[in-house]
Amino acid sequence: MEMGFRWYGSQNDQIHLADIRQIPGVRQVVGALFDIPVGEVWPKDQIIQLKHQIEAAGLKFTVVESVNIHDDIKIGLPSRDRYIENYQQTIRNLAAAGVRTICYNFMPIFDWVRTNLHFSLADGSQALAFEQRQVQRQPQDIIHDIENDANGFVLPGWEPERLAQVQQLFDAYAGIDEAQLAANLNYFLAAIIPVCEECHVQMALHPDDPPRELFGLPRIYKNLADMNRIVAMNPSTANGFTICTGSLGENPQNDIPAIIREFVPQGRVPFVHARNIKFMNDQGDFHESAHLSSMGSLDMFAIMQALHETGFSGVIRPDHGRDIWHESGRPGYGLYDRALGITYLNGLWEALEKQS
Ligand SMILES: [Mn+2]
Repeated sequence: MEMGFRWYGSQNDQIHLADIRQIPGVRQVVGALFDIPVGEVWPKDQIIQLKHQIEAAGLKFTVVESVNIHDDIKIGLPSRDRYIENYQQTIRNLAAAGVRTICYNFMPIFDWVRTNLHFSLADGSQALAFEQRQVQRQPQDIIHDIENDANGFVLPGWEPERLAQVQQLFDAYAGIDEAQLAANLNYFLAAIIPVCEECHVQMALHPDDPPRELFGLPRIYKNLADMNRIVAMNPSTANGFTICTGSLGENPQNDIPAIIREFVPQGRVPFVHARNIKFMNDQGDFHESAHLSSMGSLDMFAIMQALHETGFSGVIRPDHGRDIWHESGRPGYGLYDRALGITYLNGLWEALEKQS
């Protein structure tokens, strides 16, 4: 297991690599090129520049999050083939720079949805939250709120230029049901997995967040059964998963240690997002919480134990953190609470190592 930390780059992150280097036990920076439009090839020289920057800070760069999928691929338009070719080239360029794992998701239009980015917790901290009644509103209202509440940062998956066309996007997805979206993922995997095998790169699909249908848009990675269907599409181990404990945990039916015990031994989990959430009622409304098991609804010890038992050797990172100690950066991506999460996860891991 190697501990990582997501970083948005020197132009887009208020956190410096030198700060990340000081978090005990961090080895990896999970990075990306954030200024390349979705669908375009990531240039090799820019990837190598990022790698050198991260390595100069004493950290490693082997996981990219995310190389996003152009909507034409998810919708299945004829123009998808051009974007898939670009994606293949991006895989080759990343591999040439030593990247081994590519996180991506296959969610229509929205990468993730929250209805409040500054939900106040009893201890005075703030966290991201999701309340179902809020998504009865128009998607435009949600987009507006998220853009206004982001402290001036562009949030991944919520790029204003793309979402300015949200009505056109909804029109384009009309008629795309779960089966069609799955067929489009299958088509994409058939084209890119051979390239991944050739370059020794593993894809790591991120679960749908939250793992339920929203705004009538289909969802295809919500639970263990979905994961089995995705494996059946393409049994290569290059067809892997990101296990995001928070996203999967947002459905109380999902048994995350069981999911870990199923897919880590298959060699299909190069990347884990560790995050706790707290349910606020029995309708599935939740807010994100500190990582500590007792602060949320997930048993983080049981999750780390399953990873330990199955010999997880990939990269794990704290997913989101709360805003604490007057920090107000990119919502969910402050330094302090994610660093606390790392220290806690490392503590659990050390205890598991010494007990075994
Ligand atoms: Mn995640």
